Amino acid sequence: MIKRPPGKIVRGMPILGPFAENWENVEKFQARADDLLIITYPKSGTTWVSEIVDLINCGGDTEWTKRGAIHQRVPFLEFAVPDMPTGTEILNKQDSPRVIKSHLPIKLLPPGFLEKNCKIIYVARNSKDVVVSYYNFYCMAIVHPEPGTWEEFLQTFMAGGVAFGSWSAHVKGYWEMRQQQDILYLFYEDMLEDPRREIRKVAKFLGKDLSEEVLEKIHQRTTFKAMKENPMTNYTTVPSDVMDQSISPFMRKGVCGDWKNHFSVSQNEKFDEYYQQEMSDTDLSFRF
Ligand code: PPS
Repeated sequence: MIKRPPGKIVRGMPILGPFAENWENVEKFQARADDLLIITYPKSGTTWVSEIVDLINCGGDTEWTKRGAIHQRVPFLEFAVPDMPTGTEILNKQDSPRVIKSHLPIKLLPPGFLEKNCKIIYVARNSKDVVVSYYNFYCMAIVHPEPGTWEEFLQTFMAGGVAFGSWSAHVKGYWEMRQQQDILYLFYEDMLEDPRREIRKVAKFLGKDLSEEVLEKIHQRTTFKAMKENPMTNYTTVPSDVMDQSISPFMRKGVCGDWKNHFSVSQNEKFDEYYQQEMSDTDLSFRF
């Protein structure tokens, strides 16, 4: 794969260059009524919730989750890089019911998902931790354009110029639709605070009963430490020339508030201003 292909704009949204090449197939993707979508702005807890969902679906059978890495068990709809099957190709061939990962903002989601009222689990994370995690991810995963310096990346993020565009439009878009559609809206910070409570919420949304024993098993299996050590969830099965985990591990810190180690005082002031502007028209709020 070409290193750091330039990004593109699709329907007004910045996107990774190779992903743009497959856009027609994303737009005409046929949803099925029993599809379950796991949607997030990047770096908000997608992998964590995907593992929880897969474990709930198989009643906590940890052997069954070894059938593939998390990106194979929960394919990424808009994924497309040269010489690899695209997300749409994989999903079109997959039997129902499918569990699908996507970072698409609600306006760009293939319309069939909303028309068929597919279940959606949306995970949101506070924007300061998101941008720090995203910067580290841009540095280690060469499918992204050059991230520039941390200061430059932060500016680009606030301007909505990183892949998948504006964070605030993303989190607000699904928040506003959560009553009309079958959306479970979760927060990364809540999952850190009380993982068992949030796992129960997910199970209830999926219509599954969890015994205390299975709940505990799923919890133990999805701690940050367990997922960091598990090759099926830590992305170490992806070649190091695609994701260089010596630059930054995929399972990096898994905490709330790491932004304090990265933002300067003046960056924080500017970011608070940006946040005020973007979030003054919503009752959606975050813990930092
Ligand atoms: S991606 O590339 O958009 O799909 O990434 P995503 O999975 O959404 O987000 C990656 C961040 O989630 C953290 N993570 C976890 N935190 C706590 N507990 C568990 N189990 C867990 N699993 C993943 C991961 O470490 C990334 O956050 P940072 O802040 O970079 O550590």
